[in-house]
Amino acid sequence: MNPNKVPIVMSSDNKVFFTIATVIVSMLENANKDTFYDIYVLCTDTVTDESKNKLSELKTQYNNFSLSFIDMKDTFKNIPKTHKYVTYVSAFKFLIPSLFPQFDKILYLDTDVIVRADLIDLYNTDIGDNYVAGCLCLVNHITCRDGILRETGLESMDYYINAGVILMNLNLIRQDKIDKKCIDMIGSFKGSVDQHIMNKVCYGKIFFLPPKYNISTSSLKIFESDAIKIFYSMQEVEQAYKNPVIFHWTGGNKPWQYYNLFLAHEWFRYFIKTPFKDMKLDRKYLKRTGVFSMFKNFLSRTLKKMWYGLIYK
Ligand SMILES: [Mn+2]
Repeated sequence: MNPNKVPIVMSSDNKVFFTIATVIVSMLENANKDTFYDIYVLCTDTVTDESKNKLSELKTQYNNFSLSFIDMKDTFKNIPKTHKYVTYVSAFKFLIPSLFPQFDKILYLDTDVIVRADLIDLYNTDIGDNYVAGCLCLVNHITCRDGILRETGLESMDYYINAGVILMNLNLIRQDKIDKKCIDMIGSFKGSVDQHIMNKVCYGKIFFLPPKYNISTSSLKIFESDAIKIFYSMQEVEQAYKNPVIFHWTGGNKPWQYYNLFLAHEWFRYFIKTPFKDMKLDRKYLKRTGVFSMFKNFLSRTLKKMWYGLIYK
């Protein structure tokens, strides 16, 4: 295999299909000259030929990538609904080990991200004999800890990672039938489609990636607080917070819906370079009102000021 080739898998239905284009454009715009992205999109049966053709128009703009679509038909369509907005599409990642026998390792990306630097170093990270590698899901470590432990029966939260950006050790997963174990557990946990399951089944065999590879909307507040010191060194924090390689809009509010989210302007700058640029987004201003929210904003502004004072001394 070309040593500079990075296999990437994403999954989508038709509704958010256009967001894949933004991920790809961001990835290609920031790629090293010799990196080649081998991109696979796992498509639900709702994805139209029109959408696929539109996405394929990227081929006329860039040449350092390949693009293939895999028709997932109605796979997992009828699994129990266990999350407010995360859909069955997220569970497609459990099928990657069997769908891609040709790869030892792949990088899985959610479509609500942008990639701001080359990914070859991330792909080449030696994750040893771990099944997956990812970044700590900070919000779950801090605010939902007890609930998750209760729901999943996990021994501890020590290995708990976000499932939106993961490096999968396909060889080892296939060998130990981890994919089958995950699939058998689909629907087991309220509040999560795939993430609790992945963390439960892979417990103890999870490698931590530096936080710069998955900074998320839900982790920003923690990055701005003192609590971050529990998880990362100041060097890692600085590197990640100032210049994240991958930014991830976790939570229900996405940059294609609201223009006043963190880095949403950057998302839009990539979006307008995609073949979907003429699509009407109808973005709104996300209003946070009420006394509680005013207090929260004040607190967050003060913390931010203190934080910047700390970093940029
Ligand atoms: Mn996501």
